[in-house]
Amino acid sequence: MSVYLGFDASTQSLTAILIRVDATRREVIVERTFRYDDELPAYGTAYGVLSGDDPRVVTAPPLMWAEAIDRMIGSLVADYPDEMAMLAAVSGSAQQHGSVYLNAGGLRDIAAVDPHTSLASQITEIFSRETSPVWMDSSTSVECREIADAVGGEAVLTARTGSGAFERFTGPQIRRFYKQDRSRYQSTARIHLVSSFLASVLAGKDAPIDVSDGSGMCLMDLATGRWWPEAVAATAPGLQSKLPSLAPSSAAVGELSRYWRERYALPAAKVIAWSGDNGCSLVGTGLVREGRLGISLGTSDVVFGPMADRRGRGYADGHVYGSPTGEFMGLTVFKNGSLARERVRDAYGLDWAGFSQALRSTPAGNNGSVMLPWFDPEITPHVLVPGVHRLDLDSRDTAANVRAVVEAQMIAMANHSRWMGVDIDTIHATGGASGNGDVLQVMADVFGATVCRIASRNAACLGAALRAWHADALASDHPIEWDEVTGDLARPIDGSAATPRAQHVGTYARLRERYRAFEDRMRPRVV
Ligand code: XUL
Repeated sequence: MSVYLGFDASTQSLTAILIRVDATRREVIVERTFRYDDELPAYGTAYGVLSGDDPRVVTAPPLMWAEAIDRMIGSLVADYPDEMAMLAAVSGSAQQHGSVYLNAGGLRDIAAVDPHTSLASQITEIFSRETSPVWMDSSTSVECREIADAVGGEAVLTARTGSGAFERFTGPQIRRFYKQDRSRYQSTARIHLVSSFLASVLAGKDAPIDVSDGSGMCLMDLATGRWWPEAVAATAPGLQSKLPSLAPSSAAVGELSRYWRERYALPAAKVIAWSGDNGCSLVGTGLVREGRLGISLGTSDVVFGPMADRRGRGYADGHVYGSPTGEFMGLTVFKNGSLARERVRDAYGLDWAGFSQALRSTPAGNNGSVMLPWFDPEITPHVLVPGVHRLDLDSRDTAANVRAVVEAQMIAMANHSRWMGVDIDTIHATGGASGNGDVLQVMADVFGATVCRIASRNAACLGAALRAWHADALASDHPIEWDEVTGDLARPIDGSAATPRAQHVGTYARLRERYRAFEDRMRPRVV
């Protein structure tokens, strides 16, 4: 029997899933979540991030993520000492795009942490930048244009890296830091992603960036999985030497460092490269073959799916990333996900039961009412100035506004994911809001597809634990197929969560058109 640990360092919380695997049985031992705001209030985050006067600037303290890992491991060892003592490998998932800046002594200090004192107190000095820009940041429009122009335009960038220049991508973020604070940029020895930083903390050494998370940086050649020199040069001087190496997602980085082994009496478990949350969600929803879509209803809402081949897709609205399975994945991201649902819930003084009741009490199609729920600057479509717009929708009508936000989210996802060219009849739903059957019914009716729920609400975290298993087997010369790895734990729950109702599919076909026209009208042309 082997035990594997997966983490998910997401925007608002850290989750861990411990799984047990033997010849006949695969099971989740425990799934546990810490919300940063509640567990580590001293960092002063709200919903896991720090924001100032400029709504476009969003950061988070990287020290908080490291401290959360330390606490989580401590709590798992306290409650599951026997299982943790059998740990074979650990991997993780992290919010994509966020970057962590280490000074020259940083890597040395990570390697030298003393098991007798807490991790966080020993690594406060390793950062050349105390806060990390995260995926919610949209402050780099100028840098996006500069990078795209320098490499020969958006089309060239997209063909090479799988995406155009987007504000949250790591390259434009690095460029902005370089322009704003040259001396701190120069004193930076290493720029990690959140994923590779946390893998480095576990292994006590410099971890590589895996090719799946690396494809969200605007710096990697997607075809070769190597840094693309033109993009690196266009981003900032001297950047190449500050970037870690790139590696396949299944790479073993090393073993748990002395800190973890001695402080918590853990074995020398393998540390497998961490990856981005979207790649890990693909594995955790069992989407290892093209033909179905996954939808994650989390802080952001994301439509994603595996792609055997990335050619021939006109991906204006989304991105093609590397997949941890070694192929590709398409995805389209909507920033106003659970934060928008929560804003509507709170604005009308509801709890989640009241929110569901409001959905049930209103007709599919909402009598033609439409909301554009851009509470925050939106990624898809590209909207930098936030604003909520209503068409034939009375802002005082609680139930209609609840339905409007959910319908808007589902319609936007359906309209903007057409480019992925996947002919779908089944969607695998994950993320916190996938537990809400009324929300999933709207999804089924809008997409005209059956929606299945995945057992774990946190597919990214489960995907990380499954990746640890897959990579451990590979490293031990007993490779296992992805179908087998995902077959039991990442399977949709028996019995569909929602099937499309024929009479509503037509209603939504019309509403999707009305939504598209309203969106076109309200979307700023010039930013
Ligand atoms: C993907 C993206 C978000 C974050 C959320 O491109 O920006 O899905 O990964 O953590």
